[in-house]
Amino acid sequence: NDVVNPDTYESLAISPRENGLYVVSLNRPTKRNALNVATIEELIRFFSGARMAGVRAVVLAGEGDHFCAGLDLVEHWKADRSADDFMHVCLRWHEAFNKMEYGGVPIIAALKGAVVGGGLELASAAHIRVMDGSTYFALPEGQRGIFTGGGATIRVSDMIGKYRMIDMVLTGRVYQGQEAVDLGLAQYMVEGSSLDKAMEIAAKVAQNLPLTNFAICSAVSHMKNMSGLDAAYAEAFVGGIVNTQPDARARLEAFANKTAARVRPNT
Ligand code: 1HE
Repeated sequence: NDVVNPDTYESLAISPRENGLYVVSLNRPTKRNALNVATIEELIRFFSGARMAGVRAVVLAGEGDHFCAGLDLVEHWKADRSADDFMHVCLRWHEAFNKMEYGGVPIIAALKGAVVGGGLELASAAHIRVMDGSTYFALPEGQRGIFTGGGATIRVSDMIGKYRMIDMVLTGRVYQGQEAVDLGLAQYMVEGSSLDKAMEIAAKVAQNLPLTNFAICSAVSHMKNMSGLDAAYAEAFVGGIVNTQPDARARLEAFANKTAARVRPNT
C-alpha cells in the first residue's frame, strides 16, 4: 500500500517494524522539525490511510535533538499570508490532528527536547506521550506575536486546564520534568530513551484486538464531545459491537478457563 511506502515521503521518515507497528518521525532536524505545509500534508496522508494499510500502532518521533519546534515561522513569515489563507492552513492542521486523535490507530509520541507551540499541539493529538529528561513544553505564541491554530485551545487546555494553558501562552512559561507529568502533559517520563519506552508501549498496545483499539482511540474522544446522555448511548452502542466481536471469544474463554493472566498490583 502506497500510504505506508517510505519512499513516497520527504518530510516524514516512515519505518515499518514487526506486527504492524510503524515509527513515523518528523524528518527535518536541521529546522528542528518545524511544521511546514508539506509536513502537515504528509501527516494527513499517512494518518488518513494508516488503518486501511494495516497499521496497528504508531510511534511518533522526531529526528535530531528536538521533537518539534512548532509552526514553520520562516515559511509563515515569507508567505506573508492573508487571514483567509492562514485559516485554511489551520484547517489542514486540524485535518491532520483529528485524523490522529479520532483515527482509531494508537499513537504513542516519543518526546525529547523542544515540544513547543504547534509541536505541543501535534504531541497532544497522540494518545500516549512519553517524555525524557531533555523534554520541555511551551507555547511561545504570545512572544511571537501570534496565537495558537493547531488545536491547543482544545487539546492542551483539556490536558492541563484552561487557566494553565492561558498562562503558558501569555507568559511563555516552560514546563519540564516531573511537574510536566503531574500536570498531564505526558503520561510517562523515562531516565533513558523515550523512543525505547514508546516502542515498548506500542508493541504492547498492538497486541490488543484492532477493533478494541479503534474504540479506545476514537470513541473516548468522540464521547468527550457529547452530552452525558448521548455519550452513554454511544458507549452502549460501541460496547455492543466491540464486546461481542468474535475475536474476543478466545480471550474470554481463556479467562473462564483460568489460563489468562490475572490483574495484579505492580511489584
Ligand atoms: C525554525 C523553527 C521554527 C527552529 N520555524 N524554523 N515555535 C517557536 O517559537 C520555537 C522556535 N524555535 C526555537 O525556539 C529554537 O529553534 C529551538 C528551541 C526549537 C531549537 O533551538 P536551537 O538553538 O537548537 O536551534 P536554532 O539555532 O534556533 O534553529 C536551528 C534552525 O532551525 C534555524 O534554521 P537555519 O536555517 O538558520 O539553520 C532555525 O531558523 C530553524 N527553526 N525553529 C522555522 N519554528 C498553527 S499555529 C502554531 C503556532 C506555533 O507553533 S508558534 C511557536 C513557534
